[in-house]
Amino acid sequence: MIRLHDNLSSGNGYKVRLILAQLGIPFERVEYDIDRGETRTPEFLERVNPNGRVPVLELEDGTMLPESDAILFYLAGGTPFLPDGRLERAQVLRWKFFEQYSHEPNIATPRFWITHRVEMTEERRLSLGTKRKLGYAALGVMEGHLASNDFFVENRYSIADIALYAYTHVAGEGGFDLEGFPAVRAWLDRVAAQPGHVPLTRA
Ligand SMILES: N[C@@H](CCC(=O)N[C@@H](CS)C(=O)NCC(=O)O)C(=O)O
Repeated sequence: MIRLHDNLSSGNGYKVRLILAQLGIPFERVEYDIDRGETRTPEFLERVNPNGRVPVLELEDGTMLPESDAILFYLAGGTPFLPDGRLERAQVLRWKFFEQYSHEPNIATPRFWITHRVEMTEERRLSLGTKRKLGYAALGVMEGHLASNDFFVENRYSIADIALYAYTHVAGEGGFDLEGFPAVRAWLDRVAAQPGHVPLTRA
């Protein structure tokens, strides 16, 4: 059976838990306390992920696959969650790269600082303002796309939506107000209504 190295509060881990649930794939879960540095031990760095982070999908042959969006891409291959066309697949990757570069670092990090009660050093306080500005800019890009599209690629639910849903639906926990983003809010409802949808905290 495949095994997910995970942390239950993690939106990146949730992306993987969500697609596994929607594909009906059974899996074991190994929980790490990221507040106590359990993904930074020499054993974890050597055996699981030299980058010291979860999620990591451990395949049945022992191969370790880190990076949530790479895991989504792997699991979605040959399923309706990943389109077949060359351009459509590139569009999926486009939104996943957008999520990792413009969205997640600005929207997920403040949520992590708040919900994990991370000490707000001067450096963090200073970068919070920039993250707010860039996070709202990313939400603006999503709003523009969703104003005329039901989903991110080909107007149907795919791993592009899963990647972006994970931290958008809990953006409020990081102090982001989605009031001014009606198309994003309507899309959140559409994603939550997909068959087999599970909430973030389900193990
Ligand atoms: N780009 C990675 C980011 C993974 C990541 O930031 N994981 C966090 C939890 S959401 C983590 O493991 N933090 C523990 C640490 O950095 O020590 C992905 O998408 O999987």
